[in-house]
Amino acid sequence: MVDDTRNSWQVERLAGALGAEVRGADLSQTDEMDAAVIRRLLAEHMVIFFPDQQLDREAHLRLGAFFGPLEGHPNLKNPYSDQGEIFELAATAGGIADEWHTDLTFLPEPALMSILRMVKCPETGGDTMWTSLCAAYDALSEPLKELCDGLSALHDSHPHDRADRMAIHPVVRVHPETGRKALYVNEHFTRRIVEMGQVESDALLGLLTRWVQQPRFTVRHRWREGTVGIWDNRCTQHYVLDDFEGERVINRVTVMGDRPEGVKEGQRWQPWVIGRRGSAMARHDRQLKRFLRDGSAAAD
Ligand SMILES: O=C(O)CCC(=O)C(=O)O
Ligand SMILES: [Fe+2]
Repeated sequence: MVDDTRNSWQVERLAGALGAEVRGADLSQTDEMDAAVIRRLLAEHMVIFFPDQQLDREAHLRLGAFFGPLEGHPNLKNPYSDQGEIFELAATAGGIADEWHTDLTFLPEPALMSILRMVKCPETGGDTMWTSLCAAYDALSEPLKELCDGLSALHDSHPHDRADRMAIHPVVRVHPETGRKALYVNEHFTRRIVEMGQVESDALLGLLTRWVQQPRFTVRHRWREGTVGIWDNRCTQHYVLDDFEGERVINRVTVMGDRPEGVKEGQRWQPWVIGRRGSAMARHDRQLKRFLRDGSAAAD
């Protein structure tokens, strides 16, 4: 238990790799000094939880605005027409995020931070897990680190039926504040290693996306209504357990991000799109080829 000097907030680490619970804060009264403390806690813990908060939607938006411009969800419906930056997931409406992901990595500038307010949750089940992409990178062998440092990957929003929305990001992202390297690929949105053919790409992405899910890199949070969870999307992924009955509703406010930076001098290979035109294998390269040519294009 560490006492924060300014706010006398009590901060308790929750796992070896990431995660902390913060008590003694009233997020509805957040000011610039509190926001600075939250930024610092986030840089250290990657995901932080504030139990017993009384945030309404206005206060939720106000809190988010301390950290930068907000964005609604580009593909999914936002339920509050006058508060378009609030994104809601309700389990009974099909909103259970039970695949490991970082939010919105199919955008050229994926979300920096997400702020979740637990509106309604089951008595048991429906926990969320986060994983530290920095711990995952650090645990790789040296040869694999060096390989990954030089790669980039295509991400698309196929899970939202919008496979035409794509972006290419470095496989290893350097966190702009901490300087730590993060393994920035996820099974939900990442489709293809740009510098490899489809067969190699599938094998490596399969390995890396499973690698980041190892329990030793994760923290698991059991929710109560009113808890607010804030995470840094530049160095984490998350996953919701679909092990509950009944309703579970979250509201999320999302802070816009910037273009991910890779490892300097890391990237040294050209895209690998060699399928001979008309060959059966060439179809696997179509999406990447079109994106490289046009910047966006419908996937097959
Ligand atoms: O429901 C949750 O706990 C998290 C949902 C999610 O993936 C998100 O809000 O980004
Ligand atoms: Fe998410």
